[in-house]
Amino acid sequence: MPQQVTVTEHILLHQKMVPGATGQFTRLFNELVLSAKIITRAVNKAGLVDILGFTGDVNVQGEEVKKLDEYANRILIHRLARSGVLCAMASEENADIIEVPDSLPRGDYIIIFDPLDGSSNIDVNVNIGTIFSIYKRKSDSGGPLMSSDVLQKGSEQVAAGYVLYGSSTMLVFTCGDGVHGFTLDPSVGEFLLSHPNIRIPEQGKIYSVNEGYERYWDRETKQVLAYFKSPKNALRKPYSGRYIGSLVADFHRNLLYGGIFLYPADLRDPKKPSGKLRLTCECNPMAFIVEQAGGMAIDGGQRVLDIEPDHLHQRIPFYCGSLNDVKMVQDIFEEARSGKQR
Ligand code: AFP
Repeated sequence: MPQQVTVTEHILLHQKMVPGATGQFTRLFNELVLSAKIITRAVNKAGLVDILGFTGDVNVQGEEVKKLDEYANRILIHRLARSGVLCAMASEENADIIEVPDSLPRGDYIIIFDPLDGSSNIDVNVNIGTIFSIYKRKSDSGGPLMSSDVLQKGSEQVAAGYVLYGSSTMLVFTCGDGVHGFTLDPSVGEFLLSHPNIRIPEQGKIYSVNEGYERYWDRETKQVLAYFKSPKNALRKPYSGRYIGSLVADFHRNLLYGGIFLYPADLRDPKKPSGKLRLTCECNPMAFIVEQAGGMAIDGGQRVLDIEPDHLHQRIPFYCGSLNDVKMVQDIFEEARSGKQR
């Protein structure tokens, strides 16, 4: 470990540097950290206690709900509501905005989260994660909350991050001043700074995509993949293909090693013409992190952080990672739009 700085110390230092900071953000973050520890405890006991498998319910996405998904969602809603600084929450698992009960104090922050991303990997002991995105309301405090307070562009995020439940538990986040990674030391129960100021390599060597769906992709995405697999690309050799199927895990590996994650538009399911990933709880937080680390995220047409969300569970095509790799994707899409052929 380079330094033994805890995540709480780090956030308090950040608070000191923000003029007029009230400590509200620090309280919210403390509840997130506690939730991550509680979820880690459950993940580590999976297989020993009755937490694997399905609950029997179907969520707003039409997917069967796993017990651990439901547990993580419950922990986050319960803990975060008690931070006293939120006016609303939204979860990938809930159809609507979750209001903070009248009985609890409220503040101006809004948090959107995916409680347990990669749930199809839960029962087979493969990495899963929690993703979060934090905003401040735009309308006046105390007045009625507007849908525009929750549906802000990703560029308005105050902070974003993820918790990766892997060979160790890691918390990686940005408050807009770089990306920092903390590893949970179970012997002291603290997240310690292990990866200060993470920078994604400008040139990647890995592509991550569910290639089984290639036949359903648009022409541009097929061209992109042909580029990454060609010995005539920037690397002068084919990239390595790596796909875990948990966005957090695929993203984290690419962040550290360099690479690109793709979840393209998919013509297979007419209900999901824009692919599978959700703008507000998956793409925006990852886009904020990758940009802060020196990378890039686009939907094939525009910068992800510039997209005006039109509803909470909106899906977008997602291309995210090392600068040179995502720029290449952008060039291919732009050439296709202008009618040029490669
Ligand atoms: P689940 O939580 O339903 O497993 O979905 C995970 C996810 O949203 C994201 O983490 C993965 O990158 C992506 O879906 C995997 O989707 P495919 O199974 O279609 O490749």
